[in-house]
Amino acid sequence: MTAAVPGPRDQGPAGRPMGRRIVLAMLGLGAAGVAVGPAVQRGLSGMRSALSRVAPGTVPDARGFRYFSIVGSVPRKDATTYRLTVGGLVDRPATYTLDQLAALPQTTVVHDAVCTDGWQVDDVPFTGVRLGDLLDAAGVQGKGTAVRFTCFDGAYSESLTLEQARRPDVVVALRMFDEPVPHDSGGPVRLFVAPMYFYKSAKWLSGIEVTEEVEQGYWEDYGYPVDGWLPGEEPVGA
Ligand SMILES: Nc1nc2c(c(=O)[nH]1)N[C@H]1C(S)=C(S)[C@@H](COP(=O)(O)O)O[C@H]1N2
Ligand SMILES: [Mo]
Repeated sequence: MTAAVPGPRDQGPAGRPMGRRIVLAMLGLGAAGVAVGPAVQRGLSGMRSALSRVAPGTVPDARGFRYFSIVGSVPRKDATTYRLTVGGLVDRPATYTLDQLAALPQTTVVHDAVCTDGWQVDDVPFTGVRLGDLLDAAGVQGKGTAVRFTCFDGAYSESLTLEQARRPDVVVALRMFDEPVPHDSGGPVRLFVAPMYFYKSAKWLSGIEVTEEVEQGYWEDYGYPVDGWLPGEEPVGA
């Protein structure tokens, strides 16, 4: 995140004097920059210390993924015990079994998985149901502007704006490298938000809830941006 902090100015770029309104707006922006920068830095160090508490010496697996979980142990779910609920501000709340999800049209998204901690795995194929399809099936109500995700680890949460959630490269993934998503990778079902940092891709996904506004996720409470775009992925004009 760039924290270019505009200093107080009384002249426009072309040397034209700026109206007091504009100067005040710029000062406001500057103040926001000052407030946001350190919060993100606190978030990064807070994240590292939190991770070293729960995942000491996490080592990469054969493909280069590092196991992340904010809780010590996560229950295992399979085709008989797994459920995904879709609710909140929707006309048709639903609960899906693994088989029901597998029976819906499947999409494969191939993208690098990039953690903010400095590791990444290139070109990971995740296959599953487009989040947008599940939202369309549920019928988002007019008041809904965002989506909140909950996990059966009982602790993690994430969120996206509705516009982000409807992107074709956001999938509720059942498969990874053309095999069922393993438990340690967030199986049987995890989210894959391809254009954003991997912290947006909630593992052990159990709930999708349409909300009136964005509700901060777990790492966002530690200062991480809700809009976790990877460099170069941010849509123009967003
Ligand atoms: N439920 C849950 N999802 C999560 C996390 C977590 O701790 N719990 N960590 C996030 C972060 S920071 C990363 S980098 C990836 C790690 O995924 P992996 O364990 O499959 O490598 O999962 C993301 N999703
Ligand atoms: Mo991460």
